Amino acid sequence: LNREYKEPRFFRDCQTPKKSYDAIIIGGGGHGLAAAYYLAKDHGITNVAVLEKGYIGGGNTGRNTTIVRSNYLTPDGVNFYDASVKLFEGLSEELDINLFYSNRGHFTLAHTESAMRTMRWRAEVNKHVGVKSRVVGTDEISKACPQLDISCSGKAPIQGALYHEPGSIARHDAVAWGYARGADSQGIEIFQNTEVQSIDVRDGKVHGVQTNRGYIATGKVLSAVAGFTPRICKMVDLKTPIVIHPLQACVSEPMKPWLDTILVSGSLHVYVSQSSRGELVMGASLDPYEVHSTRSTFDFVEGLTSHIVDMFPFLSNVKVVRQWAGMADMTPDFAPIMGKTPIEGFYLDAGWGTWGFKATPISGKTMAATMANDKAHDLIHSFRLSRFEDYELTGEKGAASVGH
Ligand code: FAD
Ligand code: PYC
Repeated sequence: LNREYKEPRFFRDCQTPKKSYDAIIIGGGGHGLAAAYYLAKDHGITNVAVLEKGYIGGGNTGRNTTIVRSNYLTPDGVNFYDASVKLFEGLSEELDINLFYSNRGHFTLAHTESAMRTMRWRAEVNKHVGVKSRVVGTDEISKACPQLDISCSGKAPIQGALYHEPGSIARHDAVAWGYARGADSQGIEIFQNTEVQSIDVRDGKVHGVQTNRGYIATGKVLSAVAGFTPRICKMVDLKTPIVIHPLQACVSEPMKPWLDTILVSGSLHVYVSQSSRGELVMGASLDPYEVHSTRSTFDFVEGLTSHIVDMFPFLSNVKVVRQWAGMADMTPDFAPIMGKTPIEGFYLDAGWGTWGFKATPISGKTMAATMANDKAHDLIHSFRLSRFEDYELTGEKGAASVGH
């Protein structure tokens, strides 16, 4: 080890926060770091600190199953996620880091006639907005994945699927590191092990934050804390309809590459892809109970693997080597909550539930614009908090990856 070496490998090790910043971002996940990066890059705002209570990417960013897609159900949702897919496609080059972004194609399998109807609906909305999705029959599914038992061991025969060509996977932690390095190199300061404990709101306006390392003055605070959102909102006395449910996932031992596509089965409540290092990355539906915990369960892995074996009987002797959980911040309409809030200077990027990794680039870009201009970016109008009061929900439940 060369102890004389002073340059940071990825980003500076900032030691002591300054007394004040133009903006504070709470949460060093992909979303907070992307917002920091675009504040600097798009708006020249660099007197910004990102405060992360643990380590960057240690929240849901480092726990997700990395599926990127834009085959949503509402035109506003499709447009928003499509803008994110487009940013993802050039991101390794822009951030100068290998994100292992791998375009695989994404099949949402339909096992019933009612599921086929939803696939047709999504395909039509997607095509209307210019996104490549279409309904396919079992012949095309078998061609793309000959190992799949189309009858699912006779338990839930597949009738067809929604095929979404742009569907991809990426290396999740590299997304956080890439944005962190990009923000840091433009002057933004990132503090790990730094927890926001309260927010100083007076006369309906943000004045600063209290952290475990002292008070920091600021007029703008972005909360990008996913599963911790209810705790941060309590600090500013803001009500949201968000509830926290665990979402679990696991990986198998590595295998030679055999699964080229991403497969999702809403009826069997499972999804699977093969990562660049050969592991099968698998997940299921949300846990049905509300709890603030990242504990994983045997019940989950037992249920999930039995359905994976229904789809791929030859996997019965393959071992699961790791399992974990994240805290999903769920909204009633399965769409995020983004933008300004009734508290002046307090911005919210939340409600990312089971679907927020794919949105990392575009949420960062649109939240940065919203903070810089103190005006919600056009792309996020449908995701405003006030939609729950106005009864103008953005229903995306039918496009969630697995059954809920
Ligand atoms: P996080 O990455 O959770 O970052 C929030 C950060 O805030 C954390 O690091 C936390 O420590 C920090 N923090 C919290 N409170 C404080 C505080 N008081 N002070 C300072 N810091 C604080 N999405 C997809 O698009 N595709 C998928 O395939 C997919 N799969 C998923 C699978 C699983 C198992 C899970 C759990 C989620 C999945 N998601 C998926 C959803 C996705 O992971 C999240 O929506 C997304 O990562 C949220 O990113 P974030 O940056 O907002 O939050
Ligand atoms: O949003 O595609 C998705 C997804 C897959 C697994 C969890 N979320």
